[in-house]
Amino acid sequence: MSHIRTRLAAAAVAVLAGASALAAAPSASAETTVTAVAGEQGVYRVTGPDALNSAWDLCKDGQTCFWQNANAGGWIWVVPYCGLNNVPGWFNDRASSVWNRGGGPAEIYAGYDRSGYMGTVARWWRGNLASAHNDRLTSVDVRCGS
Ligand SMILES: [Ca+2]
Repeated sequence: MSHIRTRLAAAAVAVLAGASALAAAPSASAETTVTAVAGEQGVYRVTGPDALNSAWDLCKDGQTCFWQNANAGGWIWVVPYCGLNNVPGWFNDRASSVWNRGGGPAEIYAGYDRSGYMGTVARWWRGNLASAHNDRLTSVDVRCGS
């Protein structure tokens, strides 16, 4: 878990570094920030010009990531562990896109503790959740090693 946090922190630094480079250009003034949300394990608030779209690169190899909005937009939840994870409170029923770069397929559920199975996100798949699954994710089981 700690390495996941470290890796995302490194990603945040990279994003900030990129923003700094952009800031050197005359027309760029905004920057993207990634901030851990207190009390919500694995949830990061993303703000700035890239926050609404295409923040796929915040998800690193080995991680399973969900975003608040379609197309990797909005806040991100990096699933902290292999196996069962209940979605942290703020993120509950908000996930709209996913990139599964984790250790195995990710089963997604509409209820806590693997209740209300909705489907399985294949390893390496990324994209928007089906409309029937949009804003319904409450628990996920990342089946690492399978
Ligand atoms: Ca959403």
